[in-house]
Amino acid sequence: MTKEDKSFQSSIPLDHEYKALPIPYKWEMSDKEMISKSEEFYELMKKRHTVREYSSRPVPREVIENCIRAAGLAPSGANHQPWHFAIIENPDHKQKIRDAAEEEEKTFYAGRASDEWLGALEPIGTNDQKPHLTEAPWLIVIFAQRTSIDRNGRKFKNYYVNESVGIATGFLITALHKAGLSTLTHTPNPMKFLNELCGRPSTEKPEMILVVGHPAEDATVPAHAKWKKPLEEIMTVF
Ligand code: IYR
Repeated sequence: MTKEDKSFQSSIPLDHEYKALPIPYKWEMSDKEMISKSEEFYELMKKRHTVREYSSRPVPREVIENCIRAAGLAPSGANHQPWHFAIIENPDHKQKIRDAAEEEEKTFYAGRASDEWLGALEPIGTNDQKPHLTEAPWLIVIFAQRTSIDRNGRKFKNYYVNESVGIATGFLITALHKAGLSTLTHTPNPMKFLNELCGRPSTEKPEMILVVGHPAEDATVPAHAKWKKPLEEIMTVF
């Protein structure tokens, strides 16, 4: 195994023995409290908007680390935790990512995307310019690990990788929102260039760039983004 491979090794336990522990923490909440907590959380999440214009106000790395720790608590297939988060604050590094992303986006908006797709994006108002990639204080590039290597250098498969990474990303966006930060989920298409720019192995698939920071003074949100389907449409009761 090369030295490079070693830095990609998973710390997953090597024994496969089943052991049970008492539940380490249990909520003790009345129905009334649960209703009130769920209302509170809904109100918190209602305040989340995807933001495309960022202020240059810096964000302490500790906040980003805490939120990624929280994301790392997400459930995952066989508890393999098949994710990696590359965090980028360095302006030159952000510029490289922006240049590469805008390069891909130019061809996307100039014809690679279907008319139907471009039509769907019209009310969001996106285009091939991605100034937020250099303006926001942090970029988090999220990678999905299709396979991993254990401490013996053996390759193993991960399961439900998309689902697991999706849940962890949801945790991360929620944690950042709760910490007072705004985000943008950006998916340049294609985004293989991120492996090279973040020094990640080819077994990892870049899923998205999460742009993180405070909104610019004059930031706006597309009116379309504030339309959410009503509960009756997204839920069926049996
Ligand atoms: N990746 C492009 C296009 C894009 C696609 C979807 I679906 C969006 O919801 C938003 C944008 C871009 O980032 O502009």
